[in-house]
Formats: sequence, structure tokens, C-alpha cells
Amino acid sequence: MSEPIVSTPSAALTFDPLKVRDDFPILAQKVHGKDLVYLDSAASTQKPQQVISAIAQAYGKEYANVHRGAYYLSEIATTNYESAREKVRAFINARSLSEIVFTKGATEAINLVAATYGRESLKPGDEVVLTQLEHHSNIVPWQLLRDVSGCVLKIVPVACDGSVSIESFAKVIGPKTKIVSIAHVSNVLGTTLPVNEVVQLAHQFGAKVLVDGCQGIVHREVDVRALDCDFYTFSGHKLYGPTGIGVLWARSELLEAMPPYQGGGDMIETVTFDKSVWAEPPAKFEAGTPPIVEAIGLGVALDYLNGLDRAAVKVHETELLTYAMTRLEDVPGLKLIGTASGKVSVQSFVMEGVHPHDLATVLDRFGVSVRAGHHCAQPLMEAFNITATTRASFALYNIKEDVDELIIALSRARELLL
Ligand code: C6P
Repeated sequence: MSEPIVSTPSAALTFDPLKVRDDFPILAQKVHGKDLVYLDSAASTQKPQQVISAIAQAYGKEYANVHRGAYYLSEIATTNYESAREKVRAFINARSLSEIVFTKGATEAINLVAATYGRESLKPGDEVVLTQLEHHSNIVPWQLLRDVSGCVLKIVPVACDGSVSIESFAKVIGPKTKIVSIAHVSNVLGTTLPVNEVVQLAHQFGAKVLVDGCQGIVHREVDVRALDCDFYTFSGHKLYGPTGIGVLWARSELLEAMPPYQGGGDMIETVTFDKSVWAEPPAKFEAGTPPIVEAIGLGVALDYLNGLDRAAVKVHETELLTYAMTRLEDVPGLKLIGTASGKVSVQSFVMEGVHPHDLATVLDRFGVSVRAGHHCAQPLMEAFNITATTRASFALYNIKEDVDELIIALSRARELLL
């Protein structure tokens, strides 16, 4: 039998970003003849060798479909897939395995909740509360729900520094609120939302709270029991894992009451032409062949993170952010978008007289990868009266030298573009 799929980072428990970089083979390469400076981890993080090797092992030595075959390979694949579920459960401190539903990403997880829990429980006039900083994935599913249920979307505004105060939530959440669906952390501004207070407030009115944890779980430890929310969603590819895998965590009683999202194999107990009987959660929500290797890869990414001193990682990322903000503020004509206290290492900015896309294109010629555009948050752009930003996002493998390269490239870009 092959070695079990586990992961030990090279920088185990004494966090050293320079050592960690050795785990990410992609960072060693050059782009346009320059050393790669990857500052787009909020879009997707790079993968450690441990995850890459685990994926190769899962396909190369241990691959078969899961939950179906009574033979050696299928049993191993099933064990690995289900142990990935246990790793996710432990990572977010969920009560039970049945609360962990694998999806193809956060987008699918939010759509699942809107299309099942939302359709089942909302009546015309009921309110769904969002904030102005939400990603389109946490806006459009609720608009689809509004179109079929007649519910009303209420929007909590964002302040100039990118914060969203609990007082602003208190003005919007009320007796008609049935669902509050908010980002844990903004993908554009890096703002951390006051999730605990929002949950307390929403629960006073009997509303359920969904937390879009796509960015939050990358930079903050998540304990769904301590958060006390009702749904928590995230994507594996932002958490050093593969694409094509995401997680919906929900309280057992909610998953039990919710209708299935899709029909197909694996989500039923029995099928006749008259009637089908659903399997228990989480199988009820995992119709068809699941993303087997992707789930296994995510599990190994979580092993990888567990092998690091995450408190030290947080300190490192915060130091990087502080350094980047200070240096960026000194670049002539550059304005930071999103400066709320307690934010994570994601920094948007605009440069006077330069389109963010042009800026990102020139930065790329200097080896610096950043994202530019509306970042799937057009209502937020509107709130700031801009159409786009350039965004640098920092992960555990970034170092101060990356910030220095960004600043040098920005100065060169200014000379070229103005
Ligand atoms: N944000 C970014 O560059 P998916 O595509 O399902 O993995 O994640 C969607 C999503 C939902 N919520 C938040 C807060 C997000 O940041 C994202 C993805 C990427 O900011 C791609 S647009």
C-alpha cells in the first residue's frame, strides 16, 4: 500500500517565510525575464509541493470512483475523500461530519443555500440583508431568489475607510430580516466584518446568517461554533488547495430540513418512478461523482496549514500589509482604497491619471502579478465612485522584498504611463 496522503511543510511550526517559499515551486520561476512577484493570492493562492504531490498520488496510485466500488482502489479513494471531510470538519471546528458539504466552490455553496433554504423559507416582503462590499457571488444568487420569492434585498453601506460598522447593520436588520449574507473579509478592501456582532443581532430577530468565508478563512482562524453563524462557505483554491472544490458548512438541523439542490446518483436512498427518498446530509447535497481528488488535495492543504504556526503567519501577513501600506502611501498620485483597522493583507489602490488595467499590464512586464478591475464587486466600485482598482494581495509566502519590487515597478510604470 502507498504512503498515506499527509503533508509536512518545510517550515513546520517555526514559521519562516523564506523557507516556506521553497514549498511553492512556481515562485522560483521568471516571467518576462524577471523574478516572479506573485501578489494575486486573493484571486487564487499558489500550491505547495505537498498538495501537488498528493494530487499526483491520488491520480497515479489511488484513483477510483468513491462510495460505489467494493474493491481495493475504490475503498482507498473513498477513505481519502472522507478523511478530507474530517480534515475540513476539524479545521473549522464543526460539530459533525454531516455538516460538511463539498461543492465545487464558494459560489456554488452560496447558490445552494439561496436555491434550497432560501426558496423554501422566504415569502414576498421578507428581507435578505447584504452589504455594499459583497462579491457578485454573494449578490446574484440572492437576486435570483428575489425573482422567484418576492423577497427584498436590503443593503448595509460601507464607510469611506472600507469598514462596515455594527451600527450600520443595526439600522437595516429588523423583524422582516430572514437571512443576512455577508463576507467574512472583503476581497477588494481586506476589511474584516464584525461577524460575531452581526450574528448576535440577526439571531435576536430569528434571522439566519451566511458568512462568505472565501477570504476570511485564508487569513483568520475560523471556528464556526464560536462564530455561531448558520452557514459558512469557502473555496479550496484560495486556501492553498486545488480549484474545483469548495465547502458549505451548515448546522445539521438546517441541512436536514433543506431540500436537495441537484438530483442524481449518491444523493438518494431509493428511487422509483413514483418517488425518490433522499440520502442523509451531506450526501443529499452531493449529487453525482464528486470532486474526489480536489477534496483530497484540499485536505492536504489543510494539513499543510496545520503544520505551520498560524499565529506567526498572521503576524507575518499583518507586518507585510503595514509595510506595503506605508510604502504605497509614499508613491506620488497613489490613493489607497480600503484602510479599515483590523483588515487583512489585501490592498487596493488607484493611481491618478492611470487606468488600473494599464497599470497591472505594465507591472506584469516587471514580473509583478496583481489583479486589476472591479474584482467582481461592481456595487462596491460604485460606492467608491470608481470603476476599477489595482489590487495587491499578500499570502504567507510573500516577503518584504516583494513589496519593494512592487514599489519599484509602480515608479517605473508611472514614468511610462504618465
Ligand atoms: N474572489 C478575487 O479575485 P469562487 O470563484 O467560487 O472560488 O469564489 C467566489 C468569491 C466569493 N466571495 C469572495 C469574498 C471572493 O473573494 C470570491 C472570489 C476572487 O477576489 C475571484 S473574483
